[in-house]
Amino acid sequence: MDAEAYLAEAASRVDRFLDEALPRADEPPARLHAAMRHLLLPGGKRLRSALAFAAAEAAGAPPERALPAAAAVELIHTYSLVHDDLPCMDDDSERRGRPTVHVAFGEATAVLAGDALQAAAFAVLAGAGDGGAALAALRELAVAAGSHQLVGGQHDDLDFASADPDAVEDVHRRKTAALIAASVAAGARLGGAPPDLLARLRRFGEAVGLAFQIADDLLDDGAPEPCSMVALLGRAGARARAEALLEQALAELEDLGERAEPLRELARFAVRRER
Ligand code: GRG
Repeated sequence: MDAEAYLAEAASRVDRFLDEALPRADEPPARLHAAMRHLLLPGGKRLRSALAFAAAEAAGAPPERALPAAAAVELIHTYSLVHDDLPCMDDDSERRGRPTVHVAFGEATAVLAGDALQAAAFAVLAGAGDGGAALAALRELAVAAGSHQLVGGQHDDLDFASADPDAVEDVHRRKTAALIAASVAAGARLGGAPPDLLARLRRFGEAVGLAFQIADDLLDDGAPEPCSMVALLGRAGARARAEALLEQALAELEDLGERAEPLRELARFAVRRER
C-alpha cells in the first residue's frame, strides 16, 4: 500500500475514533467544544497517527491496537497548532484551509480549546486499557509534549537566531521531531514491541521527524525562514541532509521485512512529500 492510501485509511480510522471520544459540539460548554472540534475534524495529513498505526504493524500487531495512541498524538499536534496560530505566537489567520480557531472563536476560547485538547490526549491514552504499555506510552508522550521537548523547542524558537546548523537541528529535534518519535514509540508500545525494537523504532521516528521539518521548510518556495536548514545549507544542501536522515531512519528498519513496509513508505512520504 502506498503512503497516500495508508494515510487516507489512518485518517478515516482515527477520525471516527476522535469523533466518538470527544464531546459533541453542542454539549455544554458548547462554544468550547465546538472550538475543540474546529481544527481537529477534519484534520490534516494525519502523518503522526499513521506512524503510530504503522509502528504497531512493525511490532507484529494489527494497526487498530494503536488507536488510542494515534488519537492522542493528533490531539497534542492539534493543540500545538491552535496555540502556534495565536496572535502572541505566529499570528496566522488560516490553517488547513479554514479560519484559525482564534479567528473563528476568539482568542480566549482558542487558548482554552488548546488546553482541553491536550488534556483529552492524555485521557484517551489512559483509557487504552492496556495497563503497562499504555501508561509507558502516556508518560513518553507527556515528556515529548513538555518543557524540554515540544513546548521547550517552541519557546526557544520564539526569538531564535543562529547560523549553526547543529543549533537549528536541536530546536527542530525538540519542536517537531520529539512528537513524531513519540508517535512511533506509542504505537510500537501498544503493539507490544520488545525493548530493542522499541528503541530502534524511536530512533527511526527521530530521524524521520527531523527530515520532515526540513521537508516542511523546502515546501516553502519563497524566501527561506532565516534560521532554517534551507537558509543555512541552501536548498540542495537541505535536501541532501533530509535524504541522509531518511537513509538513517530506514537503516533502523533493516531485517524487519514486509511488516515494516508501511513505516518505510511513510518515511519516504514525510521527506519527499509535496503537501
Ligand atoms: C505552541 C506548544 C506549541 C508548539 C507549536 C507545531 C508547532 C509547535 C509549530 C507549527 C509550526 C510549524 C509549521 C512547524 C513545522 C512542522 C510542523 C509541525 C508542520 C505542521 O505539521 P503537518 O504538516 O500538519 O503534519 P497537518 O495539518 O498535516 O497535520
